[in-house]
Amino acid sequence: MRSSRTPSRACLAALVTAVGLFAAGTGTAHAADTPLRDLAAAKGKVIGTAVTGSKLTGTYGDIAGAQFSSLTPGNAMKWGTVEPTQGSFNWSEADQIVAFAQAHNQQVRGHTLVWHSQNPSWLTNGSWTSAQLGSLLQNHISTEVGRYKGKIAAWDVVNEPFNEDGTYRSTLWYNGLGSGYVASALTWAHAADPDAKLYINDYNVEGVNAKSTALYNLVKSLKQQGVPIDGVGLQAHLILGQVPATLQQNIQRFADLGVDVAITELDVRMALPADSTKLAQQAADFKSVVAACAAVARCVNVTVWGFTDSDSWVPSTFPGYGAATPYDENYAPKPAYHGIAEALGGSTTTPPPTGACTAAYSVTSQWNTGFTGQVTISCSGASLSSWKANWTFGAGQQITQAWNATCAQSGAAVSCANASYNGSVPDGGSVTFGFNASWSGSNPLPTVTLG
Ligand code: 9MR
Repeated sequence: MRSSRTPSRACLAALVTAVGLFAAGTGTAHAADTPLRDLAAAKGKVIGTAVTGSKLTGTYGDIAGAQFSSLTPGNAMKWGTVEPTQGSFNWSEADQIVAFAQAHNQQVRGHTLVWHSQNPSWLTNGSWTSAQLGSLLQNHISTEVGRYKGKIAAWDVVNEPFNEDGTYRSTLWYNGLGSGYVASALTWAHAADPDAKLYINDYNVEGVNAKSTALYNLVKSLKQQGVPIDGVGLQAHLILGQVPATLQQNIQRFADLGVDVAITELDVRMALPADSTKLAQQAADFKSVVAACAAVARCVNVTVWGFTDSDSWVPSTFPGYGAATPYDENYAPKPAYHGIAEALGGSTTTPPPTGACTAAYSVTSQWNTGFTGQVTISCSGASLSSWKANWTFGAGQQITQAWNATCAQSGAAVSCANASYNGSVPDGGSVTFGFNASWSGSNPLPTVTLG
């Protein structure tokens, strides 16, 4: 063999190991973490989540019960759910959530009594006089609030009454009853449960703007008239990197009016796919929202709108967006979870992964114009269900063929994804794929990362 065709021993044996992706997802947060509800309690705050009743078992139920001190039924208490046919009621999911909360020493935020959306069709399709509409609404509020009297810490009595410019939204209620429907609804709710805190809840009112100022002026005027109003809910359906700079100032101005404030529906959506940069920004966003609430004594509750990405309204409403909650779809806590914990005084470091999967690159043979390489992905204390091995060639090498993976090269950047049959790498196991490539001049070994 001519020496030019003979790979050196060193080259053949060379291995570059790059620490790749951690994959230590377990169902719950790191064992040493203090539950969010305990961190919140130490700061005099309540931390909540919206829930779906049918999911409150298994890991979902374990996390909902262990981490949160308040539950909001995501849909179970809306008029369309509880009275799908006039006079015929379905309280099953609402009852289930209230019972779960009581069993786990949690508050319940009732959501929501007066809204323009998710109403039963018999109501929205009916043609009602103003008097009929008023008595339908009074009856609905008395029935629902009365049923759960003493069991609901706070009600979102009126949901989303304003347009973005601060004018009243044109709804069944506003059009039929005038702006006085807000005061009437609060008064009827108070009569049915004098101990429940009564809120007006809206979105895009987190910062100081025209809409939040309209809400501010309404609350001020209701207070002056002696209408029972105890709080405002700032929903906080936010976009990555866009926490309003005036959030804390806005919370404070409501508190200064003499009402409580709750962050009622917090989520932070991002363009998919998520990556580590976006997840770090999301952690910072969750942290700053929770910190703004923690900084104001009358901000009493932060509730996330679903705690897991598998139970979020975002992907179906904003196609291409998601990953908006603090837990991933497999119930592993995301950086956002730790962002919340940090704002509540918890651990300031993300716990290290308990295991790792790594990628090792080697050249198994080399000749004057080409070489054969392989990459072995090994897991220890972690596992993968799919993988991508990425590297950058340093000297113009070009992949010509790959096996046991699908490789794409763009310039010097190579990305190889698992084949349909070898995406799974179990704890303690490994997967190898190979490729042929061209080279000239030199053939330095790249560092492979998993992603
Ligand atoms: O999370 C709720 C989702 O399951 C429903 O499909 C949706 C219908 O509008 O309502 C969602 O919750 C909303 C909440 O009740 C009020 N604020 C906006 C929320 C997201 O749409």
